[in-house]
Amino acid sequence: MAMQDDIAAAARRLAPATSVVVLTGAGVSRESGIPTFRDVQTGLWARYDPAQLATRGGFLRDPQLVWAWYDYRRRMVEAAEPNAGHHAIVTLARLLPAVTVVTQNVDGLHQAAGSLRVLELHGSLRRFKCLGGGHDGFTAADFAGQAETPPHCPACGDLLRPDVVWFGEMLPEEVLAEATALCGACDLLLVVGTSGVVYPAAGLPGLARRAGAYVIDVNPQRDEIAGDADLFLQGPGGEVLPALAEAVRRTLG
Ligand code: BJW
Repeated sequence: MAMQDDIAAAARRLAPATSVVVLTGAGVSRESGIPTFRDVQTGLWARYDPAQLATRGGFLRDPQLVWAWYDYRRRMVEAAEPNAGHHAIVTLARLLPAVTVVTQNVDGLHQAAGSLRVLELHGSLRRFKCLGGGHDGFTAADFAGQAETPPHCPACGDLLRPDVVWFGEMLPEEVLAEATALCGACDLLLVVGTSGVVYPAAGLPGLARRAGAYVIDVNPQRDEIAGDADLFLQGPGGEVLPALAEAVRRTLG
């Protein structure tokens, strides 16, 4: 795990920060038992084809297959618990004046841990919208009585789909605008558990750094983001983040 000196250096940067953004990716949920996408042996894309499962075209070709895959993943995240990394981010938000979580994750585990300010860049596995996009905000309870898969939109009868952002789709405009503004104005960006290859989220660390923020990257592997970071804390989020939150608490006295 990251050296104690690096944790202390990160805490000295975090303690006086008045605006902090925590940008998370799939790695932060790894210790909750949720697979990442690109880890070589265990990532979802090692076993499944993203073009078939995470695109609108894939859904149109085989709606039942895509629905079943997302249904399986939704059940997995609903059964999962936030881990020590999610909880440490909540602790940081209690210690510091303004902490916003900007997540690429669709699992809802930051909110389950108690994070209050969470921007979901890629939507949520727990929400649904109609294929036409005119009706959204549905939960599984809204189609519990329907036997067909995919079920139909209670408002317009169109097919329902998960309210996640597939490749080639725009991110939710207001969420992306708010995340971009926050990253462009924060004192410190703490990046946790992302490979930094999917845009536009992958551009946020570079944007923050160019705007003068101090960028810290937490990851067991030295991924793309590490090059944009001022400090790299090597290790799993579930170990590094609690150590970091404790060091911030000590620094603040
Ligand atoms: C740990 C750990 C532990 C392990 N602790 N860490 C500009 C340049 C190039 C391409 C593009 C561009 N702009 C747009 C594109 C195209 C595309 C894109 O970026 N493609 C790249 C792959 C090349 N982007 C899009 O299509 C986006 N839309 C868009 O930009 O619209 C405008 C537009 C459209 C068309 C053309 C041009 C512009 C939409 C992107 C949607 C991404 N969707 C997914 C699926 C969501 C639904 C679902 O869950 O099924 O989002 S893909 C998947 O990747 C998911 C993730 O949120 C996302 C990022 O992955 P993440 O979180 O980084 O996970 P991994 O697995 O990659 O990394 C895990 C990390 O954790 C690793 O580093 C591990 O080491 C680490 N780790 N254990 C901490 N314990």
